Amino acid sequence: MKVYFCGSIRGGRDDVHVYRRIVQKLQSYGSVLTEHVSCSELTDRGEVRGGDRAIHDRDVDWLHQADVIVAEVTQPSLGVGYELGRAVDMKKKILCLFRPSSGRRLSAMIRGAEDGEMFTLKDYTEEEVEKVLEEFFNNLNRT
Ligand code: 6K6
Repeated sequence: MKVYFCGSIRGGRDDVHVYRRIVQKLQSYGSVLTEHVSCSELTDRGEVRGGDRAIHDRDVDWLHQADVIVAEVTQPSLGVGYELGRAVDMKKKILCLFRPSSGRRLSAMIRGAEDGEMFTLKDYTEEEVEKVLEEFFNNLNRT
């Protein structure tokens, strides 16, 4: 199984320790195409050869390849929102994870996209992240 993980980069790196925990768990289910998103060395100032177009084109290509998309959406990120919109259009199976303890209110365009089938939104606490992922992937294997 190929998993595409989305997390904020230029939107801010405050939650990178949570991304790391999510990616570690996801790796027990398959290959994570976007492991770099969880690397603490990746800052919001880095540059990549080929520039932003290369990043965009490679990421959209990976989205097409992915079987499932998991997004941590607590830290608002335009890139993550864009990836989710593209993934919905591609009819991918999506899990969004949001931590209400952040004090933030999630965008209605993400919470309102939940449909009980292809798009799942889960409010969670950091301590229960592995359990939430286990539940999602166990259900996935049954469908
Ligand atoms: C590092 C620092 C700046 O740029 C980089 C390298 N950039 C990226 N490399 C890979 N994926 C990226 C990069 N920038 C954004 N993305 C994708 O968008 C990731 O898959 C993230 O899920 C999402 C983050 O978007 P922003 O708007 O928070 O950057």
